[in-house]
Amino acid sequence: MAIFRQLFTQGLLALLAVNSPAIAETIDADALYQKHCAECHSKDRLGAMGPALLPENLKRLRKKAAIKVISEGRAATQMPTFQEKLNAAEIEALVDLVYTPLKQIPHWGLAEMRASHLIHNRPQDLADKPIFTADMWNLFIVVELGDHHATLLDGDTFEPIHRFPTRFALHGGPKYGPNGRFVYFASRDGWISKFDIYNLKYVAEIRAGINTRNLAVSADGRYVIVANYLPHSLTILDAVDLSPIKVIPVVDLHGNSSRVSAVYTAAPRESFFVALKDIPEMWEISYADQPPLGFSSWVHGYREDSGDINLEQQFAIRRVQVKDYLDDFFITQDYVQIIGTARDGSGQVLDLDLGRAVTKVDLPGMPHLSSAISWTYQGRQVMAMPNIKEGEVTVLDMESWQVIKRIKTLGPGFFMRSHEKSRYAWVDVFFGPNKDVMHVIDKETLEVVKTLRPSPGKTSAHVEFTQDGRYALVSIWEKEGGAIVVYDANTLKEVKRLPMSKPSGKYNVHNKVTRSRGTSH
Ligand code: DHE
Repeated sequence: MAIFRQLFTQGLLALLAVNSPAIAETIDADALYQKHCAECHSKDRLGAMGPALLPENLKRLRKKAAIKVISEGRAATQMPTFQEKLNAAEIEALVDLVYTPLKQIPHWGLAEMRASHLIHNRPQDLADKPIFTADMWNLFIVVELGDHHATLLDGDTFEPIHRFPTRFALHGGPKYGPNGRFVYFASRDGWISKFDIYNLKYVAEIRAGINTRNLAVSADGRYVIVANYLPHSLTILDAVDLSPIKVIPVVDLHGNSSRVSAVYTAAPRESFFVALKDIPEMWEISYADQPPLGFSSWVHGYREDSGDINLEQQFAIRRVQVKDYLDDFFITQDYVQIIGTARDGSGQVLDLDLGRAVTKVDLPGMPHLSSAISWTYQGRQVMAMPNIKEGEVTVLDMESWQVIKRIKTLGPGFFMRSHEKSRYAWVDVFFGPNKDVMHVIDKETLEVVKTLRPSPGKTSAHVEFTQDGRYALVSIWEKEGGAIVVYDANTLKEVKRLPMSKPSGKYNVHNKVTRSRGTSH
């Protein structure tokens, strides 16, 4: 009888094993993660090219939505679709894994930063004028993501001056100090590098975070601030040698912490604007020696013994409550208003002087506000931006905040650019079958006047103008066959082509330092 029972049980188990994948093979989520995810998100889930995958950083993403992201990919990111490689059970197992807390998230405070700090060249060992001949104001830094290099390009001759290695996976535009001599880079894994253009040498480096978004340099050139996804913090560095000054934990008044979407310098206000990802607040951090009224240094959970923060008045914070999260935003030229959108929500206008949201803006799809530009159209101020989900450029009246034109494009776009001296605005079609197309829009008629195909079949993206607005530089965003294509910005004819390795962005010293209306800041 016992033998019979045993045989019956074994048979039942065998039958179940055939019909139920859960029993037939237990899914090894760790192995799946290492095979499919680790290359971009790092083997320990702390983030690399892709963001950190930890419950602390996924608070806004429901599990159902996470399943969709793994299955179908995520718009406007490098996240590909996995539905052909993984079955439903495997995707679910991966989702469960990324929502499982790590035993311990590494602490990254002043001590850890100091241990990573590298001084490559001391200021006294560096010449205080350029060691090459070129117009300093018309130089470009070109970031080449393909092999993690940057090229210093002469904007008059379009000849490369120097090519040098960068940290792995830079993200966000490099930022110049006030006179353009120094340029600061941020990598997604937290490394901040200071490069001396005069001497073509790195000055210093430090790891300011584990998973970083971008950096900003104060208009007086004294400070660098770094926005982090992990830890939930902002790091303030001395711009001279990148030594760390202060770590500000990003928490609301109840102790809820947040990733930082991005940080920007608000030069006329002597402050930094900080967009937060997980709490409905926008921060303004004063870097003035004496912060104005309404700023406070109190941060929930402050511990004096942590050594990371202090209660000194310097870098005090002003919190502005927002109606929805700020995933993407555009700052007006006077730094008084911010137009922000949440990834899945509609837009709002914040007035920094009033300290609150003043109106809603109807911006469906996924407008790419950090790539918006502004100009004067028929006597009024307008701004325009590409859309990451729809094939359109949206033009907004900046007084009424009404959409005045939706310009059809051949697909969703990522970057848009112009120049005060150019009649045209350029926008790419970054996504879809027409990714090799670049539209040129007449700012006076709001019509597409020319559609260029710089390298048929290859992604073309990200335009930047020379200092005088006479030439527009377009990237061919490919590792093989990548290039910078220089166009005459009036005739729209190609004048030169320089091979480069996936040139993700190019940054003109004059246009950036003077905060041209035609480019990002
Ligand atoms: Fe970016 C700038 C956010 C994905 C290339 N990107 C920025 C900035 C923000 C931002 C907030 C402005 C910071 C600055 O310049 O100081 N980017 C995001 C995202 O949230 C998003 C959608 C998801 C993510 O992975 O973080 C994202 N970005 C990408 C990419 O996939 C791109 C195309 C390739 C890459 O490098 O990973 C990309 N982002 C860029 C570039 C800039 C940028 C080239 C600088 C643009 C400029 O001209 O100023």
